[in-house]
Amino acid sequence: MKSKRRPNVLLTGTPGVGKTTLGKELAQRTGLAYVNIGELAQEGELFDGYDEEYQCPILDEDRVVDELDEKMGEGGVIVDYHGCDLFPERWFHIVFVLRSDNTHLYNRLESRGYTGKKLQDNVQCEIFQTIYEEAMEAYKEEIVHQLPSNTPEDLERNLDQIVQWTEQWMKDNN
Ligand code: DAT
Repeated sequence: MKSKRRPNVLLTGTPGVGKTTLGKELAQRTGLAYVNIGELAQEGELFDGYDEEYQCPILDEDRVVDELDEKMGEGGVIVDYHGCDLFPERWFHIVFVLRSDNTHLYNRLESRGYTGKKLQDNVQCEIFQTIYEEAMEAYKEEIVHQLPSNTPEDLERNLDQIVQWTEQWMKDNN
């Protein structure tokens, strides 16, 4: 018997909006696999140089895509990354852009140890809705959804909605 078809979900948004928190819990509740692109790159050393300004390694996007392509083809993967135009459009059935208000985001990034330009640039990235616009360019608009991610209540609501969407998708596609 052919195995059940399962959707691929992209969770994206500015660093600190809550992608990892949502993604891990979502994986628990749906049984989908959770892939954190930052961790995947660390483990496989999928980097190509170092960004002095932001003091972080630069992702080797082609190698990340090669590494994941087969798994994505099988379906059932939640991907967590703060960018979205590096992935093939065909990978995702739905894209969620998490959004946080300035003060929430500022406080979260500050407690993560971000300071100065890195802190300001990330908060500005959120204010300018940079990732949302990137997502709207990279994917069909009708599969891109914004989710507020300020409070624990938001987290619960987002979990409920995505779990429901996943169940419906599996009914429709099996
Ligand atoms: P990201 O993966 O987008 O960088 P995260 O999941 O690591 O973000 O979350 C950053 C911090 O914010 C972390 O301390 C958990 C907290 N957080 C995440 N979602 C939240 C929510 N909906 N309400 C309150 N705090 C939240």
